[in-house]
Amino acid sequence: MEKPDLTNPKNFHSPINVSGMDLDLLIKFYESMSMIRKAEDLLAVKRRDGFIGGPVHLGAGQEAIPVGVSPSLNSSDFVFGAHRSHGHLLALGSSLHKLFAEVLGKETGHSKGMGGSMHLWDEPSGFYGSVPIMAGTVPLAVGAAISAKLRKSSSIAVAYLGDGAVEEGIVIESMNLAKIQKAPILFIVENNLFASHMHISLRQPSSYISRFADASLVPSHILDGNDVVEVFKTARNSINDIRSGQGPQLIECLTYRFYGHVDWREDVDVGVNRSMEDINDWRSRDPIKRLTESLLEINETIEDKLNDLNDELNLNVQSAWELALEDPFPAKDKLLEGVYA
Ligand SMILES: Cc1ncc(C[n+]2csc(CCOP(=O)(O)OP(=O)(O)O)c2C)c(N)n1
Ligand SMILES: [Mg+2]
Repeated sequence: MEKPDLTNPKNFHSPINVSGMDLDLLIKFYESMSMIRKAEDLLAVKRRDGFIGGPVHLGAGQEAIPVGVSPSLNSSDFVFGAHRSHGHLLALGSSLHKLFAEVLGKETGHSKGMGGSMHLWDEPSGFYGSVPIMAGTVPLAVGAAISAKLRKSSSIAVAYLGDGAVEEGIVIESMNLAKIQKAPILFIVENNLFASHMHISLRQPSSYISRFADASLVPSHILDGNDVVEVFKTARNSINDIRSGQGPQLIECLTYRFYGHVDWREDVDVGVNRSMEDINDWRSRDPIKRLTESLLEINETIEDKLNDLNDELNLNVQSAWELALEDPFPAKDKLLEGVYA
């Protein structure tokens, strides 16, 4: 069957289909996506204004993916991210204050202020790390999955990776090992069509990358990554299968990041095949906007509730930032603590 071209920003439906979904869960999706968006929009401004010393890789526009996946996970699962992982972490319910503190290099941060935006770790939430080395966490996630299986636990692993990361050979090896070991792992590819500044059409013979899973006979699904309900339903089914011992699966989510590769800029001047027109088209496919339209369609009186929620989130994000700003930096003698040599 011919697939709809999900790489075309104009190819989508709004409002999204929410029939049969619980209203409270939809509001939770709205709240979680909005919180992540507000946190990242604030980070963009603070980085631009010189408050943050290191780079921040922002995933604004991609929130529906971790927000759709996370409700089917629990804190004994093993979730791995990469360099663009604020959303992966926050969607698990992790502390916003600790994320801000880490980005600011404060000792109260997730990695005691030693890692910044790309080195996040929060074991209580089930988040076992993000690193800047493309695909570096993918074999670690397979290892965590094999370990869970050997221990006969019901935990699974999740590896979030980008379309660019799939171009690393280790991903092919990881999928193969996962399949042959029937490892309980879900690979989630966030195909935002770019690796750094280069469009996928300049790197690959097809814009869909789940075909890489075919080589290892890993079942795969391709979906609109800006439709939180579609992500939720597909991830829930895959996770149920994986927990019941059926081996790995891969979900490819087509999406787009509103910011450029790093920090607050849009990168239309350095991005190869990236234009303001595309960004605006993708903004009309915004996952938060589409869910909002659905919510208003099923319940007109919900607008007030959403407004109140937005006010509350603005306050929470602002106060988490202010708290982190006031936190201390680590003492100088702590600099080499935790360095493995
Ligand atoms: C092994 C390695 N090679 C190159 C880089 C430089 N680099 C950082 S991010 C990136 C592209 C990542 O693209 P993708 O996986 O699609 O993630 P996205 O940034 O789109 O979220 C590259 C090439 C790196 N960090 N690690
Ligand atoms: Mg990408």
